[in-house]
Amino acid sequence: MKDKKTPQANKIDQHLVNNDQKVMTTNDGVPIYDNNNTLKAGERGPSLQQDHIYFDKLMHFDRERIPERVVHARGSGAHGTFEATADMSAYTTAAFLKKGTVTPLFTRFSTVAGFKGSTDLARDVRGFSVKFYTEEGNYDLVGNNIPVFFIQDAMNFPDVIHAVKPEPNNEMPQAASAHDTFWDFISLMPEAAHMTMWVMSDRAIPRSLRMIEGFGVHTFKFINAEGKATFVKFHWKPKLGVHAVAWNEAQKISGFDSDFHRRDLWEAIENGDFPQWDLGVQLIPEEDEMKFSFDLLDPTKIVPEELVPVQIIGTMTLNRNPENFFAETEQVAFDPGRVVPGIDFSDDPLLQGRVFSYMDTQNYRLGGPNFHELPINRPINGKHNNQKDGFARMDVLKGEVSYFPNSKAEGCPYHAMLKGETGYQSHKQPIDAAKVRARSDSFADHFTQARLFFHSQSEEEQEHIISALSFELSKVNDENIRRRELAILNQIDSTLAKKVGDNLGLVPPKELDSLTLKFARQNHPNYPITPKKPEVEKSEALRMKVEEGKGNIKTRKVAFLLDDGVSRASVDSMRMALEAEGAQAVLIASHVGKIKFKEGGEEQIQHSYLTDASVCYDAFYTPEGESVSKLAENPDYLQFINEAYRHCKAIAFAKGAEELAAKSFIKKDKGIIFESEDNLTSDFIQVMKRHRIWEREKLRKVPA
Ligand code: HDE
Repeated sequence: MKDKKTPQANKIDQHLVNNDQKVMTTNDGVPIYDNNNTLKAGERGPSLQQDHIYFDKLMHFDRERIPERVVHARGSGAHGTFEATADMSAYTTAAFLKKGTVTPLFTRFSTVAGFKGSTDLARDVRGFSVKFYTEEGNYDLVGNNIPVFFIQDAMNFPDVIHAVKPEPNNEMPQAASAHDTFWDFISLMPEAAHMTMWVMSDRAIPRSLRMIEGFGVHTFKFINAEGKATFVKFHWKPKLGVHAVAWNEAQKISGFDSDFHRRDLWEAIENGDFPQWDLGVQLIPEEDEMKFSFDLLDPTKIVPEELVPVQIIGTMTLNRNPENFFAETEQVAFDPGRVVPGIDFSDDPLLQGRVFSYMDTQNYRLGGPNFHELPINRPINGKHNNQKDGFARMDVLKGEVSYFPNSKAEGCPYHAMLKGETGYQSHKQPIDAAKVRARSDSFADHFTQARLFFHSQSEEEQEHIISALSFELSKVNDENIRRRELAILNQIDSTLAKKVGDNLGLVPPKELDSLTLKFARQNHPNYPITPKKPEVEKSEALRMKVEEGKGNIKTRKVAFLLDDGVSRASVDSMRMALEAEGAQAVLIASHVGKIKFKEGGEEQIQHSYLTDASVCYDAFYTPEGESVSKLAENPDYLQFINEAYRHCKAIAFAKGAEELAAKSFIKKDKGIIFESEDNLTSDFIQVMKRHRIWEREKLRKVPA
């Protein structure tokens, strides 16, 4: 499976350059004799202008950078396949959704606000873009890991992005929303309330990109063979579950390994642990468009799964890392406007605006209109039209004809209708309306679903939202902004607002701020408008918490904390038990290289207390042996287990190592496994399955 070559992979392979056993040449293929010295007048003399070899090299180097994406600049991608598993023919003609069809794809995950080199662990939305190379051309599903958005109309997009990006005068802070301009904007836009709840939740600090959900966000349309439309919402559900890290942990990971998510994805694929997601759809008949308490076209709303269940229609597997980051992950051009027959847009005004922006931005970022010809963007079924020329044109169009209609090339390339074939046809949606710049009052309920989200969270998840809001608003300097946002939170839930207010030393105002109202009334003159009664007031599907006895520990990284003299038996018994469940054991000692076992023999290890930190691991085990007395004196070891305890992780101690816990802040709870009291391996695995012992946070906070 790992090396399985899809038709897309073969397209890229045609362009692979292999330098094995090759002489170095200039860009014109002239062999280079000396790649160390510029051409000079004498050994100590000035360089000469005729050094075409040096110019060839530097001219290229000087142009190596292209503009980074204006949003979603930081990202990681992988190749894979999608296998359709359900019969969708009643709803859509899309060929790649025909049951049993396997389609190659490329997926890119990203953060939104940070620059290309920023940390993976920013509190932020994650982009989730998939390019399906279907037999009917490329289809891009360009979504996020949060199912709603900050704004309702594309016109406000540059504003929300300017507000969240580093401030223009001092270009601070990097990859962070905790600053005045972001909250200034958000507190004036009550439509952002629902998204604010999500982005302050644990969803915004994932444990792994392999453990995030994906959402198409907007309502789209499926179109069947009769031309009938069905509204559709897309969901990606990760097979590994949805998991987060703690905020204090996220901040520290950013220092220890700012490539944490990129590395995790890369290593999982290299190890053959291919991440998988099921693709689900919520289908809503066209006739039911106006049936709900919210507007289907409003991108700040979800369709609760209790109201319209998600049906699984296929599975994505990511099974191949890119050969070259720039050529593939950087040059891939996503665009929600790239749809295939059987899929169409709804009138969501955010989606409608996106259909313009992506093509426009690719034209700029990738230097002109021929970006479709880059290997990563090429459709597998080829492209045939009369478009020609432009910067960096790669296709060589044959013949004298580049127009339609023509007789000289027998009318080719012909359009499908000419031969009675199928091609892309837009849904024949009747439209009879006045041209207006306006917003429907059906978009004016800003708080009901924000409340639904907050009330659907577990107690620990709610506490995390409160802490996140308190953190962010504490970093805001302008007290008017803090107060304005508290007024919005008070509309969502008074306990939420009160708890955040306590952390800011402010009493949440009862009414929305007059400035917030003023802006809301520009869109809705009668704002606030009494909302309709919601169909669903709590949704289990919105929670991340893993229930007791559920979950798995596949690919989880367990740190074995040891030193020379450790017992091999104690290491191996745990290692075998974990590997049987698909987890990884990583040995960490006071030095890298060979460590010596108590029983004799050695093992080569890669990690030490100098290079690694507890925040990069899921769980911890201290085996027994002569190493225990060394660890007792090692402050780095104590830091490891204290921090692991603070971040609510499972920590196990073999019988002879239990005394080490007494040297730390650790207090026995169900996440602390002592071999003398518990069943060492099975209890440890059981606790890890729950991901974290979040309740520990409430009971006992420790310095670490
Ligand atoms: Fe994007 N967005 N966006 N966006 N977006 C871009 O396109 C834009 C929105 C999303 O991995 C840009 O190629 C507008 C929603 C992802 O390469 C740009 C609006 C959602 C990615 C752009 C939105 C997204 C982008 C920048 C409001 C979730 C990364 C670089 C109308 C459904 C794609 C680029 C990748 C990237 C515009 C809102 C997701 C400027 C105008 C809503 C995952 O074209």
